[in-house]
Amino acid sequence: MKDPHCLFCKIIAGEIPSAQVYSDERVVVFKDINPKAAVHLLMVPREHIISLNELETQHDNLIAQMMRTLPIIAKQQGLTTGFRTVINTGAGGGQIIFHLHIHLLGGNNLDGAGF
Ligand code: DGP
Repeated sequence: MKDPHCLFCKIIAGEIPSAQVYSDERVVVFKDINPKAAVHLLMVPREHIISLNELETQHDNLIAQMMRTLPIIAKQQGLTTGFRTVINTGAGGGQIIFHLHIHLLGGNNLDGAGF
């Protein structure tokens, strides 16, 4: 479940501090340490899943829950006009932390497809 070498597993366990904004039995959401927008959050599953590439059918309910929770958190953060979600997958996709996470960005006038 937990990878002792994974930064996000350590954040989830509270071993490394983070500015947490949401938590439930399967998911934790905290502020990105290097924000690219006025609001920049990371949603991570408590289970150590490396990336989208490692998802299995057993994760279907988890992913559905994450998708449904994102707009709730966006509203809580005051992102009433919209928000952006980004998932980087693999080194070639810009993934730096190899624990699946969804970037939730907003609060600026985000345009086009840029990150
Ligand atoms: P990605 O490139 O998709 O793997 O994005 C990883 C993000 O994780 C990046 O935007 C910066 C963020 N990050 C890295 N280290 C830490 C940390 O120690 N704490 C927090 N809150 N965020 C981190």
